[in-house]
Amino acid sequence: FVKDPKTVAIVGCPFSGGQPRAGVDQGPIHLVEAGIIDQISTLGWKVHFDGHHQFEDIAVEHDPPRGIVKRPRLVSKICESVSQAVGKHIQNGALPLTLGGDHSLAMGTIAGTLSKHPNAVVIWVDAHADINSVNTTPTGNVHGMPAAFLLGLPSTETVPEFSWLTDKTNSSIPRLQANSIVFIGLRDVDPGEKKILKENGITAFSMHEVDKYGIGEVMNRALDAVNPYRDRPIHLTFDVDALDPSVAPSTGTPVRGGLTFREGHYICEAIAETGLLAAFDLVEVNPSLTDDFDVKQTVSVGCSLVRSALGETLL
Ligand code: B3U
Ligand code: MN
Ligand code: MN
Repeated sequence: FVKDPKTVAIVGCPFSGGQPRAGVDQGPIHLVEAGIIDQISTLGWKVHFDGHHQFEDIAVEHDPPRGIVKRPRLVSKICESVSQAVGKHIQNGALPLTLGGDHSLAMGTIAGTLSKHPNAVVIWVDAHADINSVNTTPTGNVHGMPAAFLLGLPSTETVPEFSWLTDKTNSSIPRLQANSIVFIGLRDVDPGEKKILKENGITAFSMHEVDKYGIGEVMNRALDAVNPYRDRPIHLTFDVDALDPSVAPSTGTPVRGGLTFREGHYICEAIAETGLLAAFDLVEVNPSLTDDFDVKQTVSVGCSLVRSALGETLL
């Protein structure tokens, strides 16, 4: 799906409006400063980066919650513009690499991918399922809800700010289908989210399955579930909190018992091996919550996941 010469287009998104902690907006800046661009070039890819994605802030006082949903105007506006940026890069034959920023951005990135590859599948790597609907979210933080909006679950249409995504009379962005998304790494899933996963028949591999079957088998099963003929473009959205906090400590909501360094990389390698990667998000790196040593470690593991997804470790 990526044209030769293979090009990565970096979409740096210094955005934190989908959750309450400051600092996650600095994630993309740290990843670029750590040399992610040179590292990707060294792998033989062309890299397109003309500065971080620009967006206008909307002051909190002009963005009151819609019901329980926080910062609806700001999050929606940024996701819509990110979706256009991602769509444009795909149109140009490049592989968009979005650096977050919080995971609400996935609404923009995945919508952008679906606008050009309506048959794309999503591999969502996360400690959390990020699939709370308006009716189930315990926090109102949109980074816990992007999958629900992409699927167009009931209640998401009650947030008019997101109509560009949820209004299905607008057919330029196909709705994500429940059989086209798979989760890996889950271990902190709200009761309402478990119900949504079950009722919609969504395939999910929690850390329990990773322990039980091993990551190799989990990846076989995950790809079989959403991509049995290995012919559909893959959008990989990787929340760094899927990794164990001992591997990636600098993130807003760390949860113990996560993926090891190798398991995280194996996921990226297995996707690289398919040759189907069409877009990649790396999100929730927050450099302001921990000391320098932890930040370095988290940023460096983030860069290395990206390199693996772009083929570094394939022989
Ligand atoms: N499930 C909770 C907590 C959460 C989701 N994603 C993160 N935290 N990072 C929620 O707010 O929806
Ligand atoms: Mn997430
Ligand atoms: Mn998470």
